[in-house]
Amino acid sequence: MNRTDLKHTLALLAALSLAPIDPARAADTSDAAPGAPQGGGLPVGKNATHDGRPGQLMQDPGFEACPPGTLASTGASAAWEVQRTGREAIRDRLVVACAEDEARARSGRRCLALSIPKETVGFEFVTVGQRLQLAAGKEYVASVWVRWVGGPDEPPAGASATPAHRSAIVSFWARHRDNRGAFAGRDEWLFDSRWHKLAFRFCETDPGQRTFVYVSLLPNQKPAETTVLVDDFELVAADAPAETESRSGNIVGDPGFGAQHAGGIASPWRFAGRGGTNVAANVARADGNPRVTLELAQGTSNFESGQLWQHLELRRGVRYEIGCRMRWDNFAPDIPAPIVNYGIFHEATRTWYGPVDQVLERAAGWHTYRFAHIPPVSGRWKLYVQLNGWGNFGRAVSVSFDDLTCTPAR
Ligand SMILES: [Ca+2]
Repeated sequence: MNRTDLKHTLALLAALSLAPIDPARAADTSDAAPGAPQGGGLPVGKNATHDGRPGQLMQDPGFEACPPGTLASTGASAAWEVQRTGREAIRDRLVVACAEDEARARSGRRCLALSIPKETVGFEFVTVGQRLQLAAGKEYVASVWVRWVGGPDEPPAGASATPAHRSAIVSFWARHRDNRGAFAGRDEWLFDSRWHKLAFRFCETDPGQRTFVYVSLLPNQKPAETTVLVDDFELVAADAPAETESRSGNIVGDPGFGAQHAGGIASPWRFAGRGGTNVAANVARADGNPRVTLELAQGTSNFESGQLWQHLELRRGVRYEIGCRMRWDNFAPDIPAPIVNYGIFHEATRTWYGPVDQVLERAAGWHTYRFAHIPPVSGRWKLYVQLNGWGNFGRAVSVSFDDLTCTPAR
């Protein structure tokens, strides 16, 4: 796997492990169709949803112009880009195929089928998407319909994102800078065989480049042969007038951790470990300068994480410049740099924004990591940094943090 593949993979996996274990996500059926269309797909007019809604930016969103059969890798289909990530031996079995079957399609006659075999491991998955040049000052809604073919009719009681429950894991993200920059989106666990509409909103923070909007099918924690159908993959733009932001300067509370003391993280900061107790948050005052250190113990499992965060009130359409100084405390020149999950999360829509997987600079000193965020929704947001077992390869990792900033652009 080349460097670009690896980074992409780590992004997905980091995002996956970042996602809170939230069974409610699976029970949220507000956008779920009552079941697979029986014998004929949804009734659509000749020129209706086959081409998507007016103002919709994806080419061939309903896959009606896609040639039936397996899509070759990148660039082979006029509209859709396919990526197969994993070992050479398994890439041929990471399949994106256009199915011509009205009984399977959600709209029209065709849909895509994404498939991965049982033999996948954590870093193997298949992706389909499009790269689009987007505009500043607009708000975008990405949406796609997905259906896990092998799932039960109804989600099992208490279904959750753990190996104890069968599921199909779909990643739905936009990534700026031609698939190299900051993210917006989330992962979804499917627990039943109904069609589900996934959607998230984002603003273009980085105009003048292309943003890759994509769906990936990831292996479960207990890998199984999995097929997910995809149809009606749309991106809609709307004008998004900015709300008034009267504040100026840094709006992060206790940005330099002056209010923190040994013995526990205090308001406005909070810390929580998930999945275990292998990640600790410590306050240090070396040289009189307080900072918070997150320490991940050696051998921490993929299912554990520890997160330091505070809530911020942000206004829709306003550009915020966000920064944080980080230091790889146990730097060693001969091992891979740690990955810090870093970004801003909207709890109400369960959507992540920002670098998400920040691979630290290969250096012993402090470095400032920055990103821009333009909220598509006003209200409460969670600014966070997090260490995950997943993506840090079982090594002990210590990273210190200081001087978090979130500043409305003037
Ligand atoms: Ca279709």
